[in-house]
Amino acid sequence: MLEKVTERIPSAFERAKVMRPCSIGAAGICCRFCFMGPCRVMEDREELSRGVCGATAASVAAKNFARMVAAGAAAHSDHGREVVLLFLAAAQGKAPGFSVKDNRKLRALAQSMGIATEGKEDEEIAIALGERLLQDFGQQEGEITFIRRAPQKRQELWRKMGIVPRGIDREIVEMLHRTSIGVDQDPHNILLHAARTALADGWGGSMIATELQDILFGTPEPLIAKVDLGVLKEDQVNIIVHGHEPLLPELIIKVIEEPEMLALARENGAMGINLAGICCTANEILMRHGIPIAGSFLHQELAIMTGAVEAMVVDVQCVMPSLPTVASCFHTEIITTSDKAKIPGAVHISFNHRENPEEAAREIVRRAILNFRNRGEVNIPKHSVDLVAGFSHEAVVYIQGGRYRGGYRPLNDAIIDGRIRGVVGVVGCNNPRVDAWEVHVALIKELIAKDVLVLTTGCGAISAARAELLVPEAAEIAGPGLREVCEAVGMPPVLHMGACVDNSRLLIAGTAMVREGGLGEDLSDIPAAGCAPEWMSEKAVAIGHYFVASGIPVVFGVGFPTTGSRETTEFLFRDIERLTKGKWAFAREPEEMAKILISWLDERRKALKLKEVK
Ligand code: BF8
Repeated sequence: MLEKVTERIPSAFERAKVMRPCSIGAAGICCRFCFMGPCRVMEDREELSRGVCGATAASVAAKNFARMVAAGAAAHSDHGREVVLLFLAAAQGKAPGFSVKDNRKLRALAQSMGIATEGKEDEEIAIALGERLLQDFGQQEGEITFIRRAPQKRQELWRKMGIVPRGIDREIVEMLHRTSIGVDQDPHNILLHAARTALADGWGGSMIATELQDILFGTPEPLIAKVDLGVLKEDQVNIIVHGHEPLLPELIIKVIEEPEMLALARENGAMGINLAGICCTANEILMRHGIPIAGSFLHQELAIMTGAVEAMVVDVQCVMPSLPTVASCFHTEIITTSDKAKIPGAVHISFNHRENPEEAAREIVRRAILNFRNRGEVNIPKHSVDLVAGFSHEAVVYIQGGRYRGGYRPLNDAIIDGRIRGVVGVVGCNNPRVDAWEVHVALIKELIAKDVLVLTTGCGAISAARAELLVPEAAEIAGPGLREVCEAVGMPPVLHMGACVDNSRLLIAGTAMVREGGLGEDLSDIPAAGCAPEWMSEKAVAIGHYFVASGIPVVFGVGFPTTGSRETTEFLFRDIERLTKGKWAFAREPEEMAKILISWLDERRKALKLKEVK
């Protein structure tokens, strides 16, 4: 696609060549918190070592990092808020088209939070659960609800450190306050509040989004689907849903099956209506319905360049502002649907779950069908491959022993006896600054070859899927121990756990491993780590920091956003470990990332006195 079209129509790949990153900004030492600057604060140059207000590079780098955490946490949590509001409206019968799908999970979750379920209707339980979780956003004192799902030891550590989130919105607002001119100047204090803010994301907003979406739309179970641009169909109306909140896409899935829509498609010369996803919306509807994935973050412009997309329907996050420009060279309509996110040049059809949401979905599908006749030249790459997705925490429990004997015992035993070295979450974005997609693939191949079970989400999962790493056959390139386990269970060596908010599933899986026994008492004991090899979004920084605050070390690729300050970087790479027992690292090449991750897993194995893995 790139060779064929991007000479005519610039893409992110072309723009990345022209727009070189600013080295001061990339190192985190550009201070834009007031207008006496912007100041470039440089540790090594005496005359530039402080900003006009006297800020040091260490505090500027910490503040920039902390603001990335706050923005990332805000994005995930605002998504979580939309989900709770819809969840409550659905339970009250005020959201046409939506109702509880997984009442087993509803009851289990409610019971775990002390909400009475016996003799109660699902709707009544859902209202109690939704109201409790909605409070977590605006709560001023106390602790957010899901903190109590973490291992006991971890909760105690957080309480001792004073970083248990009180309320999701409160921590994010306080982070913005602390980082404004003349407030918190102590880099360590700033980074610890960033940890509290990140925890409000991982164990708050993101976890709320994941759990309530499962109850409302169904908890994912393993399924087979297809991935890559080849999923677009030449003879059908192609609708791509892109962004993050799966609320409207859940309705579009139903609407494209309506006989009137199919008839309208045929009247307009198409053989049917084909729905595909991009970015995390893709992961959401893949996990629950097996809807094919057209691609990840860097595919959004390329999908339009096929000339085969009648409508690209977007909501929030990771939607490139370039889309209407690219679409103007084709017949594709870009349709924005969230009142929070409009793009000049796009058509806006507002989606609101209370105001006739099904009609909005129908209008979108109708527009796409009518646009089929406007197609010009079509150029769909032939490539698409199979993948297996749907590994929610509940599905992982199930595949390890069925409904009655399910649990994490087989996985823990495989780690204890050294068939599996440990578990690494390879997550996050694609980035045109590096060898896009390939860094993920090289890293994952290296890890599975060394008997590391890989859990993946977000665009990382899509990268792995395109390289055929999400099928059981990929076990052929795994190390002998991991291969044996995968063959016994019939699972791939890389498990797709969902969208970026579903990194909360990794926290739950890790906690389940601790509870199962034999691997220590805290998340900081189990041989587990995280990596975002091609990150670009602030959301990745929030995720990484809640992993680190939860005791799980994290490697970033591409670049690290605090390197302009030795003090701040050393705190994140070394000193924070004394506090949270997690830490950050940076590596440029996938081999180097794998080396660091494996050394961390081996250190933890050694501390647990587990067998050495060659
Ligand atoms: O939230 S991995 S590019 S799509 S930020 Fe965005 Fe990054 Fe993709 Fe999903 Ni996550």
